[in-house]
Amino acid sequence: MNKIKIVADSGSDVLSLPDVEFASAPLKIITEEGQYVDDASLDVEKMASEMQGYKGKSSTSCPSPDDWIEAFGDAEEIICVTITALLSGSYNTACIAKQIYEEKHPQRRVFVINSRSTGPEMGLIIDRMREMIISGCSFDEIISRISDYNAELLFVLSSMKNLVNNGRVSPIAAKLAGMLGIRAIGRASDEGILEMLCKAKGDAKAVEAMVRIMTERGYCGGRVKLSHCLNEPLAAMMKRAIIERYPEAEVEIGRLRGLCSFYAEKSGMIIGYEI
Ligand code: X90
Repeated sequence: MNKIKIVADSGSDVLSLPDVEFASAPLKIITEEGQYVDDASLDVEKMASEMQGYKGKSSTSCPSPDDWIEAFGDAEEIICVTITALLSGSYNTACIAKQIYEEKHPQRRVFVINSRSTGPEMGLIIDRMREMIISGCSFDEIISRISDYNAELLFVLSSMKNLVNNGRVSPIAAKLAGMLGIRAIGRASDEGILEMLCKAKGDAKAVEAMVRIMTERGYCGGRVKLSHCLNEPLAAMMKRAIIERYPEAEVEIGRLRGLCSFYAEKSGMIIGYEI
Protein backbone atom coordinates (compact mmCIF):
# COMPACT_ATOMS: atom_id res chain seq x y z
CA MET A 1 0.00 0.00 0.00
CA ASN A 2 1.30 3.42 -0.97
CA LYS A 3 1.74 5.82 1.90
CA ILE A 4 0.16 8.87 0.26
CA LYS A 5 -3.27 9.59 1.71
CA ILE A 6 -6.06 11.60 0.11
CA VAL A 7 -8.29 13.57 2.47
CA ALA A 8 -11.31 15.57 1.30
CA ASP A 9 -14.18 17.38 2.96
CA SER A 10 -17.67 15.97 2.46
CA GLY A 11 -18.39 18.58 -0.22
CA SER A 12 -16.71 16.01 -2.50
CA ASP A 13 -19.47 13.40 -1.96
CA VAL A 14 -16.69 10.82 -1.61
CA LEU A 15 -16.84 8.56 1.45
CA SER A 16 -14.26 5.93 0.59
CA LEU A 17 -11.84 5.05 -2.21
CA PRO A 18 -10.67 1.61 -3.31
CA ASP A 19 -6.94 0.73 -3.15
CA VAL A 20 -5.65 3.99 -1.64
CA GLU A 21 -5.73 5.61 1.79
CA PHE A 22 -8.65 8.00 2.04
CA ALA A 23 -10.60 9.88 4.72
CA SER A 24 -13.46 12.35 4.61
CA ALA A 25 -13.85 15.36 6.91
CA PRO A 26 -17.58 16.02 7.32
CA LEU A 27 -19.32 19.36 7.08
CA LYS A 28 -22.50 19.85 9.09
CA ILE A 29 -26.00 20.99 8.24
CA ILE A 30 -27.57 22.85 11.14
CA THR A 31 -31.27 23.52 11.78
CA GLU A 32 -33.14 24.92 14.79
CA GLU A 33 -33.91 21.35 15.82
CA GLY A 34 -30.48 19.81 15.55
CA GLN A 35 -27.76 18.97 13.10
CA TYR A 36 -26.92 16.51 10.38
CA VAL A 37 -23.31 15.37 10.21
CA ASP A 38 -22.38 14.70 6.59
CA ASP A 39 -20.65 11.37 7.15
CA ALA A 40 -21.27 7.82 5.95
CA SER A 41 -24.08 7.30 8.45
CA LEU A 42 -26.19 10.22 7.19
CA ASP A 43 -29.49 9.25 5.56
CA VAL A 44 -29.34 11.83 2.76
CA GLU A 45 -32.76 10.97 1.38
CA LYS A 46 -34.38 11.54 4.77
CA MET A 47 -32.47 14.79 5.28
CA ALA A 48 -33.38 16.16 1.83
CA SER A 49 -37.06 15.35 2.38
CA GLU A 50 -37.06 16.87 5.86
CA MET A 51 -35.33 20.01 4.59
CA GLN A 52 -37.88 20.41 1.80
CA GLY A 53 -40.71 20.99 4.25
CA TYR A 54 -38.61 22.85 6.81
CA LYS A 55 -39.48 26.50 7.34
CA GLY A 56 -37.01 27.50 10.09
CA LYS A 57 -33.45 28.77 9.90
CA SER A 58 -30.73 26.51 8.60
CA SER A 59 -27.04 26.82 7.88
CA THR A 60 -23.91 24.77 7.35
CA SER A 61 -20.48 24.63 8.93
CA CYS A 62 -17.12 23.44 7.69
CA PRO A 63 -14.77 20.96 9.41
CA SER A 64 -12.72 22.42 12.28
CA PRO A 65 -8.92 22.11 12.24
CA ASP A 66 -9.36 19.23 14.73
CA ASP A 67 -11.77 17.46 12.37
CA TRP A 68 -9.14 17.72 9.63
CA ILE A 69 -6.35 16.47 11.91
CA GLU A 70 -8.51 13.49 12.84
CA ALA A 71 -8.98 12.72 9.14
CA PHE A 72 -5.21 13.05 8.54
CA GLY A 73 -4.76 10.15 11.00
CA ASP A 74 -1.10 9.21 11.12
CA ALA A 75 -0.33 9.44 7.41
CA GLU A 76 3.05 10.72 6.33
CA GLU A 77 2.08 12.36 3.05
CA ILE A 78 -1.37 13.85 2.71
CA ILE A 79 -3.09 15.58 -0.16
CA CYS A 80 -6.11 17.41 1.06
CA VAL A 81 -8.90 18.68 -1.23
CA THR A 82 -11.47 21.23 -0.09
CA ILE A 83 -14.68 22.77 -1.35
CA THR A 84 -14.25 26.27 -2.87
CA ALA A 85 -12.52 28.65 -0.47
CA LEU A 86 -14.69 31.58 -1.61
CA LEU A 87 -17.87 29.98 -0.26
CA SER A 88 -16.63 28.00 2.74
CA GLY A 89 -14.08 28.18 5.53
CA SER A 90 -13.03 24.60 4.82
CA TYR A 91 -9.86 25.52 2.90
CA ASN A 92 -8.84 27.88 5.68
CA THR A 93 -9.32 25.33 8.48
CA ALA A 94 -7.48 22.72 6.40
CA CYS A 95 -4.50 25.10 6.11
CA ILE A 96 -4.53 25.64 9.88
CA ALA A 97 -4.67 21.86 10.39
CA LYS A 98 -1.72 21.43 8.02
CA GLN A 99 0.35 23.87 10.05
CA ILE A 100 -0.43 22.19 13.36
CA TYR A 101 0.15 18.70 11.92
CA GLU A 102 3.47 19.55 10.31
CA GLU A 103 4.71 21.33 13.44
CA LYS A 104 3.86 18.30 15.55
CA HIS A 105 5.36 15.83 13.04
CA PRO A 106 8.24 17.55 11.20
CA GLN A 107 8.75 14.53 8.89
CA ARG A 108 5.19 14.60 7.60
CA ARG A 109 3.77 16.72 4.78
CA VAL A 110 0.33 18.03 3.91
CA PHE A 111 -0.59 19.75 0.65
CA VAL A 112 -3.95 21.53 0.60
CA ILE A 113 -5.82 22.07 -2.68
CA ASN A 114 -8.63 24.60 -3.01
CA SER A 115 -10.83 22.87 -5.62
CA ARG A 116 -12.59 26.22 -6.36
CA SER A 117 -15.55 23.92 -6.86
CA THR A 118 -17.46 21.16 -5.14
CA GLY A 119 -19.10 17.72 -5.51
CA PRO A 120 -18.37 15.90 -8.75
CA GLU A 121 -15.50 18.19 -9.79
CA MET A 122 -13.79 17.40 -6.50
CA GLY A 123 -14.59 13.76 -7.27
CA LEU A 124 -12.80 13.96 -10.62
CA ILE A 125 -9.73 15.54 -9.01
CA ILE A 126 -9.72 12.81 -6.36
CA ASP A 127 -10.04 10.04 -8.98
CA ARG A 128 -7.16 11.53 -10.94
CA MET A 129 -4.95 11.65 -7.86
CA ARG A 130 -5.94 8.10 -6.95
CA GLU A 131 -4.76 6.93 -10.38
CA MET A 132 -1.46 8.73 -9.94
CA ILE A 133 -0.92 7.15 -6.51
CA ILE A 134 -1.68 3.69 -7.91
CA SER A 135 0.68 4.19 -10.83
CA GLY A 136 3.46 4.98 -8.37
CA CYS A 137 3.80 8.77 -8.69
CA SER A 138 5.55 10.54 -5.84
CA PHE A 139 3.93 13.17 -3.61
CA ASP A 140 5.76 15.95 -5.49
CA GLU A 141 4.81 14.57 -8.90
CA ILE A 142 1.16 14.42 -7.91
CA ILE A 143 1.02 17.95 -6.54
CA SER A 144 2.73 19.37 -9.60
CA ARG A 145 0.67 17.37 -12.12
CA ILE A 146 -2.75 17.81 -10.52
CA SER A 147 -2.62 21.56 -11.16
CA ASP A 148 -2.69 20.81 -14.91
CA TYR A 149 -5.82 18.70 -14.61
CA ASN A 150 -8.72 20.50 -16.25
CA ALA A 151 -12.26 19.92 -15.07
CA GLU A 152 -15.31 22.13 -14.70
CA LEU A 153 -18.63 22.11 -12.90
CA LEU A 154 -22.18 22.84 -14.04
CA PHE A 155 -25.32 22.76 -11.94
CA VAL A 156 -29.05 22.63 -12.61
CA LEU A 157 -31.31 23.58 -9.73
CA SER A 158 -35.07 23.86 -9.23
CA SER A 159 -34.71 25.94 -6.09
CA MET A 160 -31.89 28.10 -4.77
CA LYS A 161 -33.57 28.95 -1.48
CA ASN A 162 -30.84 27.55 0.76
CA LEU A 163 -28.08 29.14 -1.33
CA VAL A 164 -29.78 32.56 -1.14
CA ASN A 165 -30.68 32.27 2.57
CA ASN A 166 -27.08 31.45 3.42
CA GLY A 167 -25.61 34.25 1.33
CA ARG A 168 -23.90 31.93 -1.18
CA VAL A 169 -25.56 33.58 -4.17
CA SER A 170 -27.32 36.91 -4.59
CA PRO A 171 -31.13 36.91 -4.61
CA ILE A 172 -31.01 38.81 -7.92
CA ALA A 173 -28.94 36.11 -9.61
CA ALA A 174 -31.25 33.41 -8.26
CA LYS A 175 -34.41 35.31 -9.18
CA LEU A 176 -36.30 32.81 -11.33
CA ALA A 177 -35.07 29.63 -9.65
CA GLY A 178 -37.92 28.40 -7.53
CA MET A 179 -40.65 29.16 -10.04
CA LEU A 180 -42.55 26.06 -11.02
CA GLY A 181 -40.86 24.26 -13.91
CA ILE A 182 -37.94 26.68 -14.17
CA ARG A 183 -34.46 25.18 -13.96
CA ALA A 184 -31.57 27.47 -13.13
CA ILE A 185 -28.34 26.52 -14.87
CA GLY A 186 -24.96 27.80 -13.80
CA ARG A 187 -21.33 26.95 -13.30
CA ALA A 188 -18.56 27.20 -10.77
CA SER A 189 -16.57 30.25 -11.92
CA ASP A 190 -12.80 30.01 -12.30
CA GLU A 191 -12.41 31.65 -8.88
CA GLY A 192 -14.98 29.35 -7.30
CA ILE A 193 -18.28 31.16 -6.92
CA LEU A 194 -21.67 30.49 -8.48
CA GLU A 195 -22.07 32.00 -11.91
CA MET A 196 -25.55 31.88 -13.40
CA LEU A 197 -25.68 30.99 -17.10
CA CYS A 198 -29.29 30.55 -18.18
CA LYS A 199 -32.74 29.34 -17.31
CA ALA A 200 -34.62 26.48 -18.95
CA LYS A 201 -38.24 25.41 -18.85
CA GLY A 202 -38.37 21.73 -17.92
CA ASP A 203 -35.76 18.96 -17.78
CA ALA A 204 -35.47 18.27 -21.51
CA LYS A 205 -34.57 21.87 -22.34
CA ALA A 206 -32.19 22.02 -19.38
CA VAL A 207 -30.36 18.89 -20.57
CA GLU A 208 -30.11 20.27 -24.10
CA ALA A 209 -28.71 23.56 -22.79
CA MET A 210 -26.16 21.83 -20.56
CA VAL A 211 -24.79 19.59 -23.31
CA ARG A 212 -24.46 22.70 -25.48
CA ILE A 213 -22.64 24.58 -22.70
CA MET A 214 -20.28 21.65 -22.08
CA THR A 215 -19.40 21.57 -25.79
CA GLU A 216 -18.88 25.34 -25.93
CA ARG A 217 -16.58 25.14 -22.93
CA GLY A 218 -14.37 22.57 -24.59
CA TYR A 219 -15.72 19.22 -23.46
CA CYS A 220 -14.81 16.60 -26.04
CA GLY A 221 -15.82 13.21 -24.72
CA GLY A 222 -13.81 12.82 -21.50
CA ARG A 223 -14.94 11.71 -18.10
CA VAL A 224 -18.19 13.03 -16.61
CA LYS A 225 -19.68 12.66 -13.15
CA LEU A 226 -23.39 13.38 -12.77
CA SER A 227 -24.44 13.70 -9.13
CA HIS A 228 -28.04 14.26 -8.22
CA CYS A 229 -30.25 14.79 -5.20
CA LEU A 230 -33.12 12.29 -5.54
CA ASN A 231 -33.39 12.77 -9.28
CA GLU A 232 -32.22 9.63 -11.04
CA PRO A 233 -34.42 10.34 -14.12
CA LEU A 234 -32.71 13.67 -14.79
CA ALA A 235 -29.27 12.10 -14.41
CA ALA A 236 -30.25 9.28 -16.76
CA MET A 237 -31.58 11.77 -19.33
CA MET A 238 -28.37 13.80 -19.15
CA LYS A 239 -26.26 10.66 -19.51
CA ARG A 240 -28.19 9.62 -22.64
CA ALA A 241 -27.78 13.07 -24.17
CA ILE A 242 -24.03 13.08 -23.55
CA ILE A 243 -23.53 9.57 -24.94
CA GLU A 244 -25.62 10.39 -27.99
CA ARG A 245 -23.28 13.23 -28.85
CA TYR A 246 -20.06 11.70 -27.49
CA PRO A 247 -20.40 7.90 -27.78
CA GLU A 248 -16.96 7.32 -26.23
CA ALA A 249 -17.69 9.43 -23.12
CA GLU A 250 -17.26 7.82 -19.72
CA VAL A 251 -20.30 8.97 -17.74
CA GLU A 252 -20.83 7.96 -14.14
CA ILE A 253 -24.02 8.68 -12.18
CA GLY A 254 -23.71 9.26 -8.44
CA ARG A 255 -25.57 10.78 -5.54
CA LEU A 256 -24.91 14.01 -3.75
CA ARG A 257 -24.20 13.58 -0.05
CA GLY A 258 -25.46 15.90 2.70
CA LEU A 259 -23.71 19.22 2.10
CA CYS A 260 -24.31 19.36 -1.65
CA SER A 261 -27.86 18.03 -1.22
CA PHE A 262 -28.62 20.80 1.28
CA TYR A 263 -27.61 23.49 -1.22
CA ALA A 264 -28.64 21.80 -4.48
CA GLU A 265 -31.95 20.75 -2.82
CA LYS A 266 -34.28 17.97 -3.86
CA SER A 267 -34.13 17.33 -7.64
CA GLY A 268 -30.92 19.33 -8.17
CA MET A 269 -28.01 17.94 -10.14
CA ILE A 270 -24.32 18.87 -10.32
CA ILE A 271 -22.08 17.84 -13.20
CA GLY A 272 -18.31 17.57 -13.23
CA TYR A 273 -16.62 17.09 -16.59
CA GLU A 274 -13.11 16.96 -17.95
CA ILE A 275 -12.03 19.37 -20.63
O1 X90 B 1 -18.58 26.06 5.05
C1 X90 B 1 -19.75 25.81 4.76
O2 X90 B 1 -20.67 25.97 5.57
C2 X90 B 1 -20.05 25.25 3.38
C3 X90 B 1 -20.63 26.23 2.43
C4 X90 B 1 -20.76 25.74 1.03
C5 X90 B 1 -21.51 26.67 0.13
C6 X90 B 1 -21.67 26.30 -1.31
C7 X90 B 1 -22.04 24.90 -1.62
C8 X90 B 1 -22.58 24.70 -3.00
C9 X90 B 1 -23.17 23.32 -3.14
C10 X90 B 1 -24.57 24.04 -5.16
C11 X90 B 1 -24.38 24.03 -6.62
C12 X90 B 1 -22.97 24.08 -7.12
C13 X90 B 1 -22.29 25.41 -6.93
C14 X90 B 1 -20.83 25.49 -7.32
C15 X90 B 1 -20.15 26.69 -6.75
C16 X90 B 1 -18.69 26.70 -6.79
C17 X90 B 1 -23.82 22.98 -4.40
